[in-house]
Amino acid sequence: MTHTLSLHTGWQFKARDSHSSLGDDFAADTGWAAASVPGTVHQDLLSAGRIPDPNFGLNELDVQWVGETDWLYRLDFDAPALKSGEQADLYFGGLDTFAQVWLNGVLLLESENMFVPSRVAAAGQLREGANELRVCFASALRRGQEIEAELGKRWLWNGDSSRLYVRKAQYHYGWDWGPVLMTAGLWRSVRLEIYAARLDDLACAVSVSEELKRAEFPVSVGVKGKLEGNVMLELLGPDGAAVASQTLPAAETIAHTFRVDSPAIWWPAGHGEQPLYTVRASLDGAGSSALRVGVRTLKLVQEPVAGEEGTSFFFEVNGTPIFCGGANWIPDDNFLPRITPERYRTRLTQARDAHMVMIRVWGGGIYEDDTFYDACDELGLLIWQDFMFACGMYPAHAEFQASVKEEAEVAVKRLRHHACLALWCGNNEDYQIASSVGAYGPGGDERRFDALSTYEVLLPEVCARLDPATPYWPGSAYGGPDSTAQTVGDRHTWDVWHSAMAPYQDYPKYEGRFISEFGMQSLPSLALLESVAAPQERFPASRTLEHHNKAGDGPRRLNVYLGDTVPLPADLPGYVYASHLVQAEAMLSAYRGWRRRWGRAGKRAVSGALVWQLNDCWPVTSWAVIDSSGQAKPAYYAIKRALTPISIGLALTEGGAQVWAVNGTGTVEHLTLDLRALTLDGQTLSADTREVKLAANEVTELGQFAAEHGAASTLFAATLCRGSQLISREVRWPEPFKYLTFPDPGLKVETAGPNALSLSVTRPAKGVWLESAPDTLWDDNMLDLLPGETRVIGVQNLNPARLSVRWLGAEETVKVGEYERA
Ligand code: BMA
Repeated sequence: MTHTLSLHTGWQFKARDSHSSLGDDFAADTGWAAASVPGTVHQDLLSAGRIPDPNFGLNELDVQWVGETDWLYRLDFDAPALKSGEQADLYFGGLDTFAQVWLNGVLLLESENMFVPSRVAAAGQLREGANELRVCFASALRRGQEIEAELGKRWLWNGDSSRLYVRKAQYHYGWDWGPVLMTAGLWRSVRLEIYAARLDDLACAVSVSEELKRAEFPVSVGVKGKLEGNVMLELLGPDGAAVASQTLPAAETIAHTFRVDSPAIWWPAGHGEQPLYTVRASLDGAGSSALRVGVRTLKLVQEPVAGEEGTSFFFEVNGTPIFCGGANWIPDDNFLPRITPERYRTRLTQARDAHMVMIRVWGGGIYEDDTFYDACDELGLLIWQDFMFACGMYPAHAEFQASVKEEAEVAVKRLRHHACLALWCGNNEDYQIASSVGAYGPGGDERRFDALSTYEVLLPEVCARLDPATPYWPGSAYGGPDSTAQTVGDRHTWDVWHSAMAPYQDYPKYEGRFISEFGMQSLPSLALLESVAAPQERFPASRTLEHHNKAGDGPRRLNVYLGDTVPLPADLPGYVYASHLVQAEAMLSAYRGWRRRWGRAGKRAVSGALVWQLNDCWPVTSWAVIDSSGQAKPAYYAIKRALTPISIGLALTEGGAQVWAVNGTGTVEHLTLDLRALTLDGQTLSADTREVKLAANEVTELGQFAAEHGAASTLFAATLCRGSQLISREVRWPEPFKYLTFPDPGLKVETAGPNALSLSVTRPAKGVWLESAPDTLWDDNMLDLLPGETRVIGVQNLNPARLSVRWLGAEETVKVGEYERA
C-alpha cells in the first residue's frame, strides 16, 4: 500500500544569518516563525506582521530586501519504519528557485528551476520516528546577477536583466503591469511517499476519426518498484459509468487501447458540450491515478486566403473553423499559492461568459496549476500555451538548455492530455526583440540569436516526441522573417498604445491573420484603487497612482488617449470612468473590426483576437479587462457584446455607416435588421427594417446606411432581432466624443423582477455605467441607450442602496435614487 504523508504543516522559516554557519543557523533557537507550505516567504512575512502589504501605496519599495535575502525553511516530522522492499520518495511540486534540501543532515537535492518538480529517493536517510527536513533558498536576484556577471548582460524588455539566466517566473522581476516581488519558498505541494510499487506517467493521447465516429483511447502507465500483482485500466464515460476495463499483470510499462464507437465529442465553448471521459489505472493495493480526457480533433490551418496575400491562421475543431475571441492570461497573483482552484474557476468563467473561446497562457508567467487546465476543459476554453520565455535574448549554453529541456518535458507530459490544449508556443516576443537588436529578420545576424535553437530545435523536438497531435508554433508573435507580418502567422498589434500610438479607431487597419495581443490601459475599479491609495494620494497628481502603473510611459500615454477622446476628467471617479470608457471603445473597435474579417470558408482573413490582458496580479492601471479584485471593467462588457455568437457591426464612413453581421453559429439565421439614424438629441431622421439571411459561420455584409443630414451630427443604431428577442445591437456616435454636447438623458432605472433592472431614456445616452457592490454581476453594462426602447439588464448580488450610475457628459456619478428624485 502506498503511504503518502503530506508535509504541509509545521514548517518554520527565518532569514539566513550569514554570520553563522549553515548548520548553526538551522539549529538556532531564535528567529524562526511559522511558514506556509505551499507558500512564499512574502506571505509568511505578511502573516508574521514583518512586512507591510506590498499592494498598498508605495510599500512595494520597502520590501525589496526580501528578494535580496537568503531564506531557511525547516520541518521536523515523524515517519513510520520502512518495511522490507519499501522505498521512500520526497516529492517537491515546486521550489522557488535556487534551493538546497537536506534530510537529517544529508544534502538530498539541489534545484535551480522553479518549473521542474523534484522526486528524490530518501529511504537511505529517512529514520523511523523524528526526521529533520531543511531547505535553503538563495536569493534568486543575487544568484542571477552572479551568473550574469560571469556570462554577460543580454538584451531584454521588462525587469532586471539577470532574469534571463534564471528559470523563475519572469514577472517576479517586475513587468509593465507588475511589481518587483522576488518570492522564494516551497510554492507547490511537498510530500513523502512510501511504497513497494507505485504508478507513474499515466498517459492517454485520445484520437478520433475525421468523421468523429470512432475514438481510440491508448492508455499507458508505468509501474515503479516491485512488479507484482495486477494493474487495472478503466475507461469511464462522461456520466461516470464504466465503459470498458482491462486488467494486466504489473510491468514496467503497461498499455492498452480502448475503442469507442459514436463517442461523446468535446467542443469549445459556444459550439457544443464539453463531455469528459476518465481513464484510470489502479495497482493492486497501491492506489490509483486518473486523467480526464476529451474526444475532439484540432488543427491549425494555414491555407491561402482568397484574393489576398499570405496564409490564414485558424483553429479548426472537429472540422469546424473557430474564430478565437479571447484573452491573454497572466498569473492571477504575485504570490502564486494564494490562487485557489475557486479563484481560477471564477476568473475563467468570467472569460467564458464573455463568449471567449481561447486563453493564452503567456510566457512570462508559469505553467499553470492542474486545476486551471481542468477548469478550461470543463468550460470549453482552448489554451494557447507558451513556454516560459518572454521579451528577452535568452542564453542557450548547455547547462541552461538541459534545464529547459527537462522543464519542457515535464510541462508537456503534465498537460498534453487536456482537451483544452490547442497550441504549444516557443516564447513571447523573443523574435521581436531579436529583430529589434538586429539578430533576426532581413539583414539580421542570427548567430547572435542563441535561443533560436531552443525555439526551432529543442522545443519542437520535445513536442513532436511527447505530444505530436498538438501543433507547435515558434513564438508569439511569429510570422517568418518579418516580426510584424500582417498576412502570415500571429501578430501583436501594438501600433495602438505602444509604438506609433495610433488612434484606437484604426485597429482594423492593424490587423493580422491572428492577433494574439493588443490592448488599451485603464485604471482598476474605483473601489480597488481607494483600497490601496491613501486619500491624499488619489488625485490629481499622486506618486501612488503612478506607482500603480508599471509601464514607464503609461500615465503619459493614457492621458494622450483620454485627451483624444473625452473632455479631461475633473476628479478621480471621472478619471476612472474616462479611462474605462476609452478602453471599452478601443475593444469594440478592435473585436468588431477584426471579427468582420473572419470572412467565410477559403477567405478567413483574421481568425482570432486575444486581448492583452484578461486579469491582473495586483491593483494596477494596466491593460487588464478584469482588475485584481475580480471586478470586470467596462471593456469586459464591450468584448462580451462584440463576441456574442451573432453580432451586428457598424463602421462610420464619410457618408454614413457600413453594416455587417457575423454569424458564428453552425446554422443559417433569418433575422430582422432594424436601422435607425437619429439626431444627437434623439429625433429619428430615418429608419429601415428588413429581413436578413445570415449564412452559418460567415460574415455577411449588409450594405451602406446613408446619413442624409451629415455623419458628424448623426447617431446610427443597428439592431438584430429574432422575433421580439434582441440578438445584437450597436450604436455609433460621431467621434471624437469630446466635441459632442450630451443632453441630460432623463434616465429611468426600474426594478424588472428579482434579478433585473430596466433602463430607459428620453434622450440618447452614451456609456451608461451601473455600479453597485463590488461583487455585483451584470449581464451587460456600459450601455448606449436610445429613446423609445427599454433595455432589461440581468443582475446578481445587487445592492440597491449602493446603485449608482454615470454616463458620458454627466458631471458626476450619481446614486440612482437621488438622480431620479432630482
Ligand atoms: C506585450 C506582452 C507583455 C507586455 C504587454 C504590454 O507584448 O507580451 O510583455 O506586458 O505587451 O506592454
